[in-house]
Amino acid sequence: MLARIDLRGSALPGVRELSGLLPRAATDIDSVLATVRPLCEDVRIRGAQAVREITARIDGVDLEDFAVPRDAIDRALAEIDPTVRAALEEAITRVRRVHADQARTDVTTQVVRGGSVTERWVPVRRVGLYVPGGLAPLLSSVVMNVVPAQIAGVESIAVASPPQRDHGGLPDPGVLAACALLGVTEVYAVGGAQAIAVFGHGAGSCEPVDMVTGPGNVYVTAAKRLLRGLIGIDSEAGPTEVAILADHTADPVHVAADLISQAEHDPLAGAVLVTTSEQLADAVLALVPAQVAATKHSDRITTALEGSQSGVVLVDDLEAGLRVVDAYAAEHLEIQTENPREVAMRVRNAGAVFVGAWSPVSLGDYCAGSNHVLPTGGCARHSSGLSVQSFLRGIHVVEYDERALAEVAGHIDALAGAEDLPAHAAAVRARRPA
Ligand code: HSO
Ligand code: ZN
Repeated sequence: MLARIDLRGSALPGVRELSGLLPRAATDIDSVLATVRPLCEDVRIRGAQAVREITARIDGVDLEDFAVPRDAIDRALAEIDPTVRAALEEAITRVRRVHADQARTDVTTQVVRGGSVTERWVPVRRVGLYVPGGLAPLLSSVVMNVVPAQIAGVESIAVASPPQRDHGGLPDPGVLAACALLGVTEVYAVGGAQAIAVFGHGAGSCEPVDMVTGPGNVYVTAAKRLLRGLIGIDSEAGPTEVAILADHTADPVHVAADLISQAEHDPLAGAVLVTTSEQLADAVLALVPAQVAATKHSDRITTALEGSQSGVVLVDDLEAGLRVVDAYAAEHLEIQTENPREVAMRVRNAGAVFVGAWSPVSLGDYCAGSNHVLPTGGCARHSSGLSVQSFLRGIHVVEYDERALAEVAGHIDALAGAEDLPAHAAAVRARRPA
């Protein structure tokens, strides 16, 4: 079912051509902009009434108020399965441990005597986090978004997640319980593009936010694209993907299971094996159908694995394998080779790297301590996953005294002259007696 792409036997092409040969989903955000734009405008202009009508139409629930009452959040925590609660608590502890090390301190650089630049790290004031409810209620995503925001010092965090008809119009109870555990009490039962519009423009009791983070479908992503600028966004996340770089030492059962695990997210999810071993490729291809058939969401997994975004790529050696995975720039990259740590350290482009047989991507999705909000669609070539830094702005605070300014005035004069901006030079000269 997985396509087979054989790159063996001749020199690999350059990066651009190589990435064109690799399987990857093409997501078309532009095509839904025409639907999403009027919806966002409607929320901007008519506020809560528009949200009520859109939610009734799309989610099939009529909510007088989309703010989730505090007691519903507390009840969700009281009623959550204790094993899920314990798992969430462990995930929170580990994610906090890793992200605490990302906290930034202000740094002052004494540029010259009397002249300094301080970089102040200031948190975004208010953040809206979107948690999808569609194919899977991602309670773990609440942890991955809220923890770094809290460590950064964000003072106001709101969560939005689609209302569920079978939960009386409330968001998924697991999502509510995760919010409660993290101390987030401002939650809205609103989904899709309309949730992003509520965050961007404000509606009902929800004040506008400064930044929106969190995963979502194409409609959510289109709304993020439309509102970007008015608000900050984490990224335009596409369907999830995993690449596995493996040699003959990898266990085909593990490799097949890990490809299947990410394919479980979405019919558009990408699963790519890059291997030097034809034997491993054959074994994985032989195992996948039975392993897929045995799992609950075999329909969407089959679609994902049969899609043009998934496949098995054969390469001559690990050098070639590294070039291929760098060109692909996977959201998640597993290294299942001899000396996997050494290989992992040579990877240049990946959202997160999972080293060796005991670090499957599902570990990172939940409990490694790493963040699972990662760049997709090749964006790992230029971007990182969500972190404390995502919620901070570095503000340069410049302070020179009279003498330090006088010492550099001639250079400012020369540069302003070269740019034909004489008023720039004059602003410095105005401070100095002729
Ligand atoms: N693999 C997803 C995150 C996730 N998996 C949430 C399970 N729940 C994107 O990194
Ligand atoms: Zn996952």
